[in-house]
Formats: sequence, C-alpha cells, structure tokens
Amino acid sequence: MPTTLVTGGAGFIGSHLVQHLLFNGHRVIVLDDLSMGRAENLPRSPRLRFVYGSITNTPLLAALLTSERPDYIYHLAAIASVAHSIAAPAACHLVNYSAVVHLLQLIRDEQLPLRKLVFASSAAVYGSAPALPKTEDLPVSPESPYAIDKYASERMVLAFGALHDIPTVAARFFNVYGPRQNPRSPYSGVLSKLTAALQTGQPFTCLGDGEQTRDFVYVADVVAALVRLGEDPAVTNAVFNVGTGQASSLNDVIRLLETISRRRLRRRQAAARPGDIKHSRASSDRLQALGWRPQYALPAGLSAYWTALA
Ligand code: NAD
Ligand code: UD2
Repeated sequence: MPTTLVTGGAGFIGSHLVQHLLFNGHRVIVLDDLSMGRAENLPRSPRLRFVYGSITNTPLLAALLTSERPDYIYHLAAIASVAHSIAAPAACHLVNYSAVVHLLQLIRDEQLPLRKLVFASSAAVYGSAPALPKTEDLPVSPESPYAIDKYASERMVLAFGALHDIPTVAARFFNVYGPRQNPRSPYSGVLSKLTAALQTGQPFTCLGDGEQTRDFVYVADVVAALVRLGEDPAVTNAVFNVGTGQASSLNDVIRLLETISRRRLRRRQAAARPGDIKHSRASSDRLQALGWRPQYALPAGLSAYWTALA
C-alpha cells in the first residue's frame, strides 16, 4: 500500500486529491495548518492520518518524513492569494518558497525512496503577456510575490531533483473550480463567488465587462492530472500546465450557471481590477500527450458543481 503525503490536504484541491487517493488504496498523511482548509473537508478513513501543523515547522516535517517515509508527496500547501502576498510578502515567502526548500533538503537528507514529488504551481507565473495559448516553454513573467515564489519554487524543485536524483514534477494550475472552494476572501475564485451569490440571492459584482476569459478547469480533472503526473514514472523533471485548453468568458459562465440553477443572478457592475488579465488559456498538449483528457467541459463541470452544492 503506497504512503502519500499531501500538504495542504484539508484545502479545496487537496481534499479532493485525498479522497481520490484513499479510494485508490493509498495510506494518506495530510499536513495542514487549517489557515484556509477545514478538517471537515477530509473524509473519514482508517488509512488517513491528519497532522495539524505548518509546513514551515521544519522539525515537525522532519519527524513526519522520518516516521512515515512516504512514497509520494503532493505539495499543495501555500498561501494561495495574490493579494495576501502583496500585503505580506515576507510571511508568504516563508510558506510559499522557504518551506519548499526545507522540504527538498529533508527529502535528500532522509534519503527517502520517493517515487515522486509533485509541486502545485500556478498559471500566475505567465503574468500578463498576451500570447495565447500559454505553452510551458513561453517566457514567464511573474508579477506578484505569489507568482515569484511559485516560479522560484518550481525551479528549485526541478533543479534540486535533478541534482539529487529525486523524481519531481511541477503542475501549473489554471482557474480551478468545484465544491469546497472557499468563497469568503475577496480574492477567492470567481466561480465560488458566483455560486454563493446564486445560492444566497446576494448580488455578484462583475469586475469589468464580463468579456474577460479564463481556462476554467474542474477540480476532478485537476486531481486526475495530479495523479497521472505523480504515478507515471516516465514523468520527471518537467513542468505541465493543468487547464482544459478552452477559454470561456465570465458572461458565458454566468449564462450557463443561470440555466443550470434555474435562478437569476443579481448582477452589479464595477471597474475591472487594476492589472486584471483579459484573456488566459492553457495549452494542455503536454498533459494530453500523457493520455489525460479533461472529462468535464464547462457545462458538465458547472452542473456537477451546482449539484454538489445542493
Ligand atoms: P486552499 O487555500 O484551499 O488550499 C491550501 C491549503 O494549504 C489550505 O488547506 C491551507 O490551510 C493550507 N496551508 C496554507 N498555509 C499552510 C502552512 N503554512 N502549513 C500547512 N498548510 C498550510 O487553495 P487551493 O485552491 O486548494 O490551492 C492548492 C494549491 O494550488 C496551492 O498551492 C495554490 O497556490 C495552487 N493553485 C490553486 C489554483 C486555484 O485555481 N485554486 C490556481 C493555481 C494554483
Ligand atoms: C487567478 C488566480 C490568482 C492568480 C491569477 C494570475 C484564482 C482564484 N486566482 O486569478 O491567484 O494566480 O490567476 O493570473 O485561481 N471577478 C469578478 N468578480 C469577482 C471576482 C472575480 O468579476 O467577485 C473577475 C476577475 O476580475 C477576473 C475573473 O473574474 O477577471 C477571474 O477572477 P479570479 O480571481 O477567479 O481568477 P484570476 O484569473 O483573476
């Protein structure tokens, strides 16, 4: 039975990954400080061990790695907010970069027989350059402390892996959506805000004309991508976009959600966010070459999301 450590496993994407791994027979260790995640997000299972703590607590991390000697590590824990990283760059850097370096050093020093370290990166590394679709070999342009830390971590993970023969991979997520995404922060994913507005009848504020486009990828497809990247031994020392390859405008999303929910959105208009990217779309060719295909086109993903919320 493989043992798998998921940092940030009580969060949005992490909790779906944990559920999938348990279903597929893994023993799963979750390390999460519950700063954004929730213990209730985690399924109950005798094969799940939840460790409450921070990835910046190096002695805790060392003890965990020594005692559990995981076969796989999915490193998802991060302060996943661009706004927070701008407000508190030093504190975010400790979580979003320094902890990654400590993790790598511990993996080497403990001589873990690791089958894969999967690092959760972000499409934010591409910045606001207009080229579309975003292919992995485009020049990056990280424009916030969050994006800079993600890019630096990616490079460190891949370079350190190559230096010490540790199999690694970095996954650049595009706009992930689905159940358990927390709508509370002003910078939460737009889909969590839209569904919350439809559920409560509260107004949704559209920032800009709604014609901005994003590559919205359903969380189950992200989990399938992560597991494929984690468990394919031929995949190592590489970066992969995780997106569908299709872009949809906010206006399209709103129309679809209104149809699916049979509710009418109360919509307010406000100015676009300063520096907002107008269009974003992944090239997912590299991931698709491994046999991964998105199973949820936007209407199917939005339906699954809305049904799960009911
Ligand atoms: P999330 O906030 O729901 O999950 C992150 C988890 O990490 C949370 O459970 C949080 O409590 C935990 N965490 C934060 N700081 C920690 C610390 N110091 N120690 C231990 N745990 C800590 O966010 P998510 O959307 O599930 O994101 C998962 C990963 O994917 C993150 O690395 C994020 O940067 C990346 N990502 C997400 C998206 C997206 O669209 N959701 C896009 C690009 C990248
Ligand atoms: C995503 C990431 C962000 C960063 C960025 C880099 C998420 C949740 N955010 O931001 O962390 O990596 O990409 O490019 O994955 N909007 C509204 N009303 C709202 C909220 C949002 O109109 O209440 C708009 C927003 O202005 C944007 C679009 O919806 O044009 C998508 O917003 P988002 O925050 O979900 O995602 P994005 O791509 O801006």
